[in-house]
Amino acid sequence: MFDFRKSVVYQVYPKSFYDTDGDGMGDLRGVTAKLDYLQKLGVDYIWMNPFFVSPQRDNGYDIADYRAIDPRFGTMEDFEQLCREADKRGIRIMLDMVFNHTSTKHEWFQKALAGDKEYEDFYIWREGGADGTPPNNWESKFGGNAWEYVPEKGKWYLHLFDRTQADLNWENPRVREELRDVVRFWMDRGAKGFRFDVVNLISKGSYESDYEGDGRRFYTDGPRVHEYLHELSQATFGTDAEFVTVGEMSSTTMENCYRYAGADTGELSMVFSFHHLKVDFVGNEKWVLVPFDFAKLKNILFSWQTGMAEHDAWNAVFWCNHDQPRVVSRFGDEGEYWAPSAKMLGTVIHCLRGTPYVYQGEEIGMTNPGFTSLDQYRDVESINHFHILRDRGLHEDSAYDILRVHSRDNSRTPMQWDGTEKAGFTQGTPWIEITPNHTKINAASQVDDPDSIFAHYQKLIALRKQYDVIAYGDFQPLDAENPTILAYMRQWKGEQLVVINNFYRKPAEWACPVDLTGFTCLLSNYADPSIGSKLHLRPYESLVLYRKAE
Ligand code: TEU
Repeated sequence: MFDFRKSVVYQVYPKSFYDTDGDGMGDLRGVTAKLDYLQKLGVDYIWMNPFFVSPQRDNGYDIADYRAIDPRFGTMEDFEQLCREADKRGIRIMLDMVFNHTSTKHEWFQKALAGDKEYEDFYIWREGGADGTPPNNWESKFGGNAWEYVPEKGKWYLHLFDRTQADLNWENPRVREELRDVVRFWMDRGAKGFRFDVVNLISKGSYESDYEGDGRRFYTDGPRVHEYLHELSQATFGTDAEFVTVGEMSSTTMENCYRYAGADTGELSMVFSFHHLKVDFVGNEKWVLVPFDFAKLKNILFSWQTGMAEHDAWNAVFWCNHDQPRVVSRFGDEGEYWAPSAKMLGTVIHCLRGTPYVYQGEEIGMTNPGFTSLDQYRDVESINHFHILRDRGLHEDSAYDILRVHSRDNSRTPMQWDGTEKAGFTQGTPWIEITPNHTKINAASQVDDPDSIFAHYQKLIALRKQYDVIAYGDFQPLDAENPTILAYMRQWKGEQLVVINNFYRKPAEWACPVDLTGFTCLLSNYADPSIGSKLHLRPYESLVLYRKAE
């Protein structure tokens, strides 16, 4: 029976997944062509990043037509074929709905620009100061002020992201009705789930200036956001228990997530939150270089695990997506302990309470590409911030050092299918460079190797289906203060799962606070795991231990 708590989602970034027509960009047929690979991995859902008509200023998050597929990705027939072929393999397709904003090339915005009052009210317009200053001091997430002036109108429109991504006015009931229609349109064509982009930013509240910060406190988890989500859900997917939905929640609070993803609140199935991935930032500032704060990482992961469980709300659990650097480069080891650290990181996520997400290439341990010049970057946020860092007086080399660690392009390089020149991704010129280590790190060398990272992910996915404790168990941190080990216990109807991870290269001795008598090892990243009252954990060693009461 369908149960999203037993499911695993695989994220496909279509542009970088597999190119079947030689234009250097992945396409829908490319996803269909690789379904056997995904079936072999064992995933239940594929979340696909947007492939709708778009000028691609922000790689498809700037949508110009919600109902049409961008020809560079394929046709509606290709999409329907993908859904059918996926269905044959027990896989469902989730689509990415970008409802906070549209591209300024969208027909609605174009009509607004042309003076159509009805469509003007689809967006957020304000007058600025007499001296030419914008309506308030809110900052765009991609750098600079969040308002753009349109001289013909004498007004400014709001864009929390790029200036070509105009924020929609959800206060307008017509906007909400249009967006509900878009959801129905894709439900009718075979989509079985949705990911909603930055959906906790849709209710803006007031438009005051914020002299303390960038303005996010006014529009994040805004006053009508729960009402809007409830309305959308009840009018569309909420009536179909087979549907799975996930909201991307930017800078959210746990209290709001109890409602967004509560078992009976009628909003969404689950939420992405990002606090655990800001542990290598300084406050909210991402464009800095600091080592990750392990104590903070654990504290955040653990408090979300216990808090959401206590309130019967559901997490999406993940390290990677198309906006994040590669996790093995970030929290693991790209060198000698590449494979054990990649497996350990996978284990941490997949044994948590929540639905795990695997981002393409994570299952084979793909790394950051190590770009060294600006012309290798494609991402608008990275390019903007490079210039912002330079304008602040930072040396070019230091700006590159920061981009190499934090750029969103780290995860957007082509999927490494094999060790040939173009990594088996394309016959043409890839739209973004392929990481040179594809000769060593690639799917072809791992799919049939029982010791590979791929095989480890396969086992993790299978364990969730086999053991109810992984899907349904409670969550208890173990030795939470330990400076190098991340360990926890899950319990469910007489089943116990103890998950122990040495997060570092340095070996560690550890006395588990749980008596491990009678436990067996379900999974490890070393060939000869041993269980005892005192554990000798090797570099990045990871153990999944299990016991069922008689
Ligand atoms: O991202 C929202 C978002 O705020 C971030 O994850 C963003 O990439 C980060 O703050 C930058 O530091 C979503 C999409 O995942 C992202 O790709 C889009 O660019 C963005 O929304 C706009 O639609």
